[in-house]
Amino acid sequence: MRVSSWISVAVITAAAVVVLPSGCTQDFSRFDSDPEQVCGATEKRCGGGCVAKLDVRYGCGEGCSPCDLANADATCSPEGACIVRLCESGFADCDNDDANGCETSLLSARNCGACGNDCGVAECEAGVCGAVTCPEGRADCDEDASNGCEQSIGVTQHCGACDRACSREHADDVACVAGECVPECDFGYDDCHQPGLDEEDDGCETRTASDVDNCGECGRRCSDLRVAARSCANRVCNSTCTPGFANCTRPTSGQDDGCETSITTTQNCGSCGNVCPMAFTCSQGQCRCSTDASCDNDTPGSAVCMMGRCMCDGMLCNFGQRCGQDGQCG
Ligand SMILES: [Ca+2]
Ligand SMILES: [Ca+2]
Ligand SMILES: [Ca+2]
Ligand SMILES: [Ca+2]
Repeated sequence: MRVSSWISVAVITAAAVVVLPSGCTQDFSRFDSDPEQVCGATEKRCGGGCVAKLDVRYGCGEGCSPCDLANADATCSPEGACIVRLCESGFADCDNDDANGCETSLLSARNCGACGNDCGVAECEAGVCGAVTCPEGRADCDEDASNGCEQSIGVTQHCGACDRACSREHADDVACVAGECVPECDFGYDDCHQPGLDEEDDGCETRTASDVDNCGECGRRCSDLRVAARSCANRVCNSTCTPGFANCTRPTSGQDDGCETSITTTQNCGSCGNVCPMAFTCSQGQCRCSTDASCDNDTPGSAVCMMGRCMCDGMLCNFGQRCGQDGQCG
């Protein structure tokens, strides 16, 4: 019985050894550094256990070093290479070479915000090409920073600004001088208005021959003084007047004087320069005699004043006439 008793214990012990592995399966052995452990077809041994072959934490092919791509979040290609999955903000894989990761900074002037976006002479500001700063007389007209300030803006087609061509409106010729259009105007026209750099040029836009606000020259305004209607002709203000006044002096330069002359005086009676004889009065636009004596200009016959007009030997004169030494109206 003693012997059978030993056998019985041995059988029980042997049974326990067989049972234990079958209950714990492979998971247990993963964390047990069992050199004999065989990993699956898609696995490899790293750090004493089995890991997926395509796991960036252990590299993507043979070996166990993690993927390490510059400025990039990596993933594994089906072929087992570490490749760029996503670039870090501010970087890009411009050369399409996964091995060097996202090698290009997008804050650089040659790759500003995107691969190949060349700012030329401009600065790259937070991934955007800044405005091109051009020297005087030149501009970045094609908005291509890479060729810089390619256009001269001192020429008549681009005078002072990219899209600003000098107008030949009423002009024989035109020049661009220091960014300003300078036309040679046709006779009767002038360049009184110079539009801003963002406006279309208008050449010799003003007809100074007949413009009441630019009569004879730019800015020379026909006066309103006692004027019924302003008018400019042949570069002179010839405005019509309110009653009792006339436009006797017509300056061709300097300030206009409007209807400067009263025509109710004996110096300008009814019209410019109509001077009344001595002792005549000016009334209702006519020089009128006042007494018989005012009609007598050493006349041999009779000289009388009748209703403002002289009568010489019975002959009625025009307003403003006297009886002369020949006895006639004159
Ligand atoms: Ca790259
Ligand atoms: Ca340009
Ligand atoms: Ca003009
Ligand atoms: Ca005048």
